[in-house]
Amino acid sequence: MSERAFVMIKPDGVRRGLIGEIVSRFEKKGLSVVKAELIQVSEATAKEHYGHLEAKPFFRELVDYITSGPSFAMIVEGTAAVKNSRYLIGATNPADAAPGTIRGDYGLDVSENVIHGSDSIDNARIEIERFFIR
Ligand code: RTP
Repeated sequence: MSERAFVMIKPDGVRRGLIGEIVSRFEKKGLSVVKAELIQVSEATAKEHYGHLEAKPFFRELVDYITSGPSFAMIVEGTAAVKNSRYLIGATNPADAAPGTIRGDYGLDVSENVIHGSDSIDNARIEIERFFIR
């Protein structure tokens, strides 16, 4: 069934010039990028987005990272877009991500792991609203 996922190339991915390469992977898979924008994530939005990690020792570092420069936010649409995006992206820690996945091919460090993808249809809806509608 066709659905929408929220995907965001994080500041390290943008800085390293990976936007074109990453967008191309989604397109080759057969998913459509139906909206995209280079955005600056604010401190408030970062804290909301990563609210579930507030108690973690790396929370401050995570907020500093995601606000450290522009991110490339996308709405990706197609069959099982949430699940398929997560497969393309790979495991959270690039050290555990399979070769051929975005994090497996372009990441080294769990704290700077190149890209975010929503983990459920409900969260995709919330994140699209968080990053695009306000
Ligand atoms: P994301 O939301 O970015 O797609 O990541 P995820 O669901 O795969 O992972 P989550 O546990 O929600 O973590 C969110 C982001 O926090 C950073 N992180 N750093 N230093 C660390 O141990 C650590 N653990 C997680 C990563 O940027 C991760 O994507």
